[in-house]
Amino acid sequence: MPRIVITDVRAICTAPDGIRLVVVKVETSEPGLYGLGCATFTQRPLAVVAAIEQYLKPFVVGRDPNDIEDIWQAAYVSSYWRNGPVLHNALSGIDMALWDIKGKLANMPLYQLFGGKCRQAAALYAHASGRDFQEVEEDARRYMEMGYRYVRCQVAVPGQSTYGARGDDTGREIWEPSVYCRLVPRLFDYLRSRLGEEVELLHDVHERVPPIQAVQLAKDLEPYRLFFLEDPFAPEDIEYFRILRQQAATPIAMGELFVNPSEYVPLIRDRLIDFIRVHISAIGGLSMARKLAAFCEFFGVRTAWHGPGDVSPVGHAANLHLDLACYNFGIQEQHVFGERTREVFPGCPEIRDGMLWPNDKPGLGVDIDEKLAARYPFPEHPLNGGWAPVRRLDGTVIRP
Ligand code: GCO
Ligand code: MG
Repeated sequence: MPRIVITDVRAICTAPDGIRLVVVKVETSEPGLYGLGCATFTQRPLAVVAAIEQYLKPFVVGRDPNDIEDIWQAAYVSSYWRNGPVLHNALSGIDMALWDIKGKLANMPLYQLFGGKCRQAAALYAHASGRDFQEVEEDARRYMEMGYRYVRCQVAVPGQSTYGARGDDTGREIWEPSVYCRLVPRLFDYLRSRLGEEVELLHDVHERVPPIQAVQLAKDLEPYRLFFLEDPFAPEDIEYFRILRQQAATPIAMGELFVNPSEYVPLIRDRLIDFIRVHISAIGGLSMARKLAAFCEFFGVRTAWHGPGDVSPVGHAANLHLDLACYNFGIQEQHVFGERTREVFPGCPEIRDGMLWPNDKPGLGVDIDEKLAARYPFPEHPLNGGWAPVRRLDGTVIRP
């Protein structure tokens, strides 16, 4: 009989800021010793909850929480079919919680267990956007004045439903890629000439354009020296990276939709991307992300873990512990959580001077106030959080 055993596993659903978050709590036989993990797949959260409660809980209750690697490997293959976003998020909930427990047992913040800090805090990039170039510039300047050195810039395409920027409020879910592809280089020409050389500019294509247009876009953006251009292709089109690499030196970030190592390993091995941007819970949690970061180091690929509002504060803390401890850290995406979320998750990492700062509590350093969390159930929604389609003018569904 191990000294400590896992006694319970629960999936906690909460939406303090209206975004559906799933956090797993793993309890142990040691009084007061538990861990938290992020399992947030905001478009299919209830499927993740079922995977945790119906399949992973019976699999891990009674096990020694110290055996993280063995539990991960055993749970991974226990479904035989594997490497999808639902099962990986469920597994991540358990995996991060076990790392949290290990940190508490060692009485160390996780970045210490991961080898110690390479840096005091993680540089963040903020999201600037607007309806026109001038609004984007004003938004970017606002962040620069707050001390940010990295700003992602997105502009609305008039009359269309644009990723990352408010449109003209027509409510139409319409998207035509060509107008966007011609607009974005002009946006960066405008921004670079006004904002100067010091600031690092980023942009997210969100896999929304046909591959050859993304190749052209990366070439057109070359003169403006982006810090990175994100998700030019969908995961289904990753062979295009080989072509893009021959055409343009614009740094490429990729990967929030990746779930399977066979998607990301070749891109890194063949040096076809510059930043790995996976959603850590979608690849199975911290155990996998640590291996991935180490693998990237040998190929000059830097980390830029996905950090939107649909990663819980527990997940943001996991990102941060890696950001601090990995030599090949690149940049961290920021999300400013609302007051309610910060109350539900005491210990949520702090943002200051354009950087994300850890606390020195053991483990991940983030807790959950379950009573408060229960006050913010998932909002009513006809698709339970799923996305409605975006279409071209002729009605064809496009990638989001
Ligand atoms: C980003 C992402 C997000 C995703 C979102 C999907 O780079 O931050 O593209 O905004 O769209 O996480 O749920
Ligand atoms: Mg993105």
